[in-house]
Amino acid sequence: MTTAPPAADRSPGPSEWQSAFDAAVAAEERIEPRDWMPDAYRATLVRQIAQHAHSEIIGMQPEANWITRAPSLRRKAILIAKVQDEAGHGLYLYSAAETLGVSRDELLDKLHAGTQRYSSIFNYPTLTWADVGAIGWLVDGAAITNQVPLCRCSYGPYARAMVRICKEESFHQRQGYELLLALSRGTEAQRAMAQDAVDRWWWPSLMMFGPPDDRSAHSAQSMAWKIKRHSNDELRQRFVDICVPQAASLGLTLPDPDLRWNEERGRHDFGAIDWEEFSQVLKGNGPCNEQRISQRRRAHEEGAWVREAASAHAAKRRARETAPTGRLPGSTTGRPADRTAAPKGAPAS
Ligand code: FAQ
Repeated sequence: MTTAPPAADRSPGPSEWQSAFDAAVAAEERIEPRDWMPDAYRATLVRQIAQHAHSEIIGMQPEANWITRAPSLRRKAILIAKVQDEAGHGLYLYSAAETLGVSRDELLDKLHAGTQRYSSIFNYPTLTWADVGAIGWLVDGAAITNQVPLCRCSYGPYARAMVRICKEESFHQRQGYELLLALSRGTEAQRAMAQDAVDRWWWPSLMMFGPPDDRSAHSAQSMAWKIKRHSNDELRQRFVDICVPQAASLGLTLPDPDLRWNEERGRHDFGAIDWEEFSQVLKGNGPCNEQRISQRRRAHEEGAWVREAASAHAAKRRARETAPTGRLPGSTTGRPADRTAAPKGAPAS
């Protein structure tokens, strides 16, 4: 949408811009990068999209840890493709953040300095091969539950990035489920390995949705702006309700003695989440926080030469494109004649 000034013959005042923005959000129109938006809306989007992008690239680490030890060529190919997809998701999201006026370098510096967050879930270790399945089923499953509503986010570039990301995440979720199914139908040791992974990943997956609604600092405003469409607790409940029958089909148990169907609510009741653990992970005291961030900083430093080479290549291309070509007056392409000439026998356009 374009938040056009309400009156054409004079400059609109701040309240008129605000009213046009509010009306656009209320009418379910998309806010686009060149539209006027409140500073706080922009800041909230940068915070959330950056955190999301950082989660995608830090989230490559726990699973990449198993690429060299995947048990078959098929599993290795699937895992490499998945980890590569996560890098792609990071790129779409950094690009969406850039439309708000922040550069990717700036955001990465903040991640490395510890002033922007990434999801709590990626601070847990991947101890066995079954963890790759549990991440796919539970972590990607939680991510989809959270992210499908973000396809309707009021900010256009974020919403559009989420459409593609969600399609890819649904494959990720299925590969995890299929991996766990193979293990749960395998030997007794394989079944036990699958159960152990689910036992360790279940509660951290529930924490991915963020603090309970009464402690969620940003939810109310983000929902009013239609950045978020549902509260943290609503999405967490939806995820639990989806997982219970899936766990039964897998033949695995969810590690919660209080988990049961509540006829009256038409939802599952579940046990208390350890919010102290969540708070410790956010403070940097999770099992892998230090490892994740130091590995990210190292990868960034070791990749400096790639960024330099790519920038030098881009500069060369720009120079080539803007250099005088000796084109004839009236020529529209500016390219050397032999490269634009149609091949012999080609139909005239
Ligand atoms: N971890 O007021 P709220 C993935 C922070 S992608 C860390 O409720 P909000 C794909 C929050 O930032 C996973 N911090 O916040 C994949 C805030 O702190 P701040 C990432 C958390 O923003 C799969 C404070 O707590 N997905 O998994 C977390 O309204 C496999 C108060 O919280 C997204 O980022 C947390 N779990 O709601 C990749 C989705 N929860 O910033 C690889 C987009 C909360 O004031 C392998 N994000 N905090 O310092 C969102 O939907 C929201 O940002 C929430 C949090 C729901 C995460």
